Amino acid sequence: DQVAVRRALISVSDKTGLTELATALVEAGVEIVSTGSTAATIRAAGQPVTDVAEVTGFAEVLDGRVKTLHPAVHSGLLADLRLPAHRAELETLGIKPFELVVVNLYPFEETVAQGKPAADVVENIDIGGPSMVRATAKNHANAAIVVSPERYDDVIAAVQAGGTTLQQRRSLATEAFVHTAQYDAAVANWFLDQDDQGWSDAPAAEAEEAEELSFDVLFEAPAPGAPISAQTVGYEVFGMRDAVLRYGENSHQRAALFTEHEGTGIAQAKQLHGKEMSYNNYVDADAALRAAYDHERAAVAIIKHANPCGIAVAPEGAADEIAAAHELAHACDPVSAFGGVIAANRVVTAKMAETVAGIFTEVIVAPGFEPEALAILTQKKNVRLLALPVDYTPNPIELRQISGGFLVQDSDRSFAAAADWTLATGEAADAATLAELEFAWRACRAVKSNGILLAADGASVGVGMGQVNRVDSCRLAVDRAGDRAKGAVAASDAFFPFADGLQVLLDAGVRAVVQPGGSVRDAEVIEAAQAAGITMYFTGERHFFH
Ligand code: 93A
Repeated sequence: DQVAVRRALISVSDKTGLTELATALVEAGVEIVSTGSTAATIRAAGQPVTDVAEVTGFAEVLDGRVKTLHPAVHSGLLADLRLPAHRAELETLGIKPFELVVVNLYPFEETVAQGKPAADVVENIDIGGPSMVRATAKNHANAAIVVSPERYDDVIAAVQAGGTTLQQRRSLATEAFVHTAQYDAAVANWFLDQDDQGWSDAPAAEAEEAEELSFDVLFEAPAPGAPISAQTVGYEVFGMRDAVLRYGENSHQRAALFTEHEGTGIAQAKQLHGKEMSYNNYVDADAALRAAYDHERAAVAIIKHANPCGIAVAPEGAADEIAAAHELAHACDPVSAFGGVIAANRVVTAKMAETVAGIFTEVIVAPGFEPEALAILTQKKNVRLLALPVDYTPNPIELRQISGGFLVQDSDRSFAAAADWTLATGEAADAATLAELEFAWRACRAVKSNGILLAADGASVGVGMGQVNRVDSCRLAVDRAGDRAKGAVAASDAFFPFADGLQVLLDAGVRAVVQPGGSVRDAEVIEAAQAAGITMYFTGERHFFH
């Protein structure tokens, strides 16, 4: 099943590794046929190359829209040389077969990302390239298709060793079809986006075809009546649309976004500016919204790695509420806020935009942006700006995958306000302190457990998150708060199992604490609070968040 390579067709937009490849092929005695700038690059490296026009007897036409779309090329790609009839036909036509085809496509996604005008984007939809890729992949019994410079070394080694193996050609063909499918999915998604803006009148039927295509890229399409699985759940159960993401949590993980047709969440937010949203951007933006939208007053949350490094509500009477909330949220932990994801529960104003423009920020998601804010923020190439659907609503239920199944629960929406708490120690708090405690108690449930949140003046000043014991979370929160711990209030997402964690807060000068209560050692915890003379409330309600 080894196929010796005598003739190769190379047509690449990305010239990475091209001269090395061409040089090695020529040294192995391979004839190279190439298109315009690919041929020029090979020639410039001092290697012989045949222009594709020489093969077709036809110069490139229509500004290069037709270069390789010709029977003299495609017969050489598609002939099944195992069949005597195909061999005889090629002979009669005077067409020579290709045993190796190296193609990478016009940089469509890069052109979109650069914000180029629609006409440029359309011109970068490669037609001839995918045709060659698909033809050769179909004919993998006879030829090898290479779509990525990452395969050049393996291919050179195979050519030098006498030819490509069937196994190698099959694997290259698989990669090729995934590549063209992803490419078409990107094109289809761009058309769908234009659709939203009334740009195109593409019929709905085409849009649906595109959805299935990109779905197939990552997940097997469910067989009719197939049992529910990770592969089928998005498609079958929720009837969602999907988009392929560049990659998942890390670059070696494939990823896709499924969006509910009727959804009104972050998945439906309209991106106004910036690079494509990544998997992690979505996760963080959702966590930021969870935190910001838990407050009725104007609020801002800044998130890193799904945890808040600042949550704040606007002070009473602030002139520009959302800008004031942002300043307070940022002040909580300016070091961590670098490269953060920001959610605001009010329209972003020019004043907030001016401040954020000076801070490296990955994403800002909000119900909207004042035109002036947009003008300021769109100067920043890297920030992604997302406008929420007008009827944005947090999910009523949450879904999490475990091996072999799914867990489903109500979202943590229920909330015990101060009026429902019981005073465990100290004097009943005045209205202002109660409001501080209530803010802390709310903000704390956006923190991954074990969560401790210190607050002052409606803003977090120290957050201890995601620790496996509560005392460490207390230490973290107090460390982050520094001097601001003195006189701050504190919230704990679950009860203190021992007095040690609380003691860390007391030693730092926290003046009031709110926590669920209900530990078997509550007596010890109460004793510590009483000894320090602070006010402590029990909510009777826990807010774990994992
Ligand atoms: O314009 S096309 O859709 N029509 C074609 O016939 C064609 N043939 C190759 N695009 C075509 N290509 C693409 O040109 C290849 O996929 C490759 O990306 C690019 C290489 O052109 P050049 O060698 O001139 O840079």
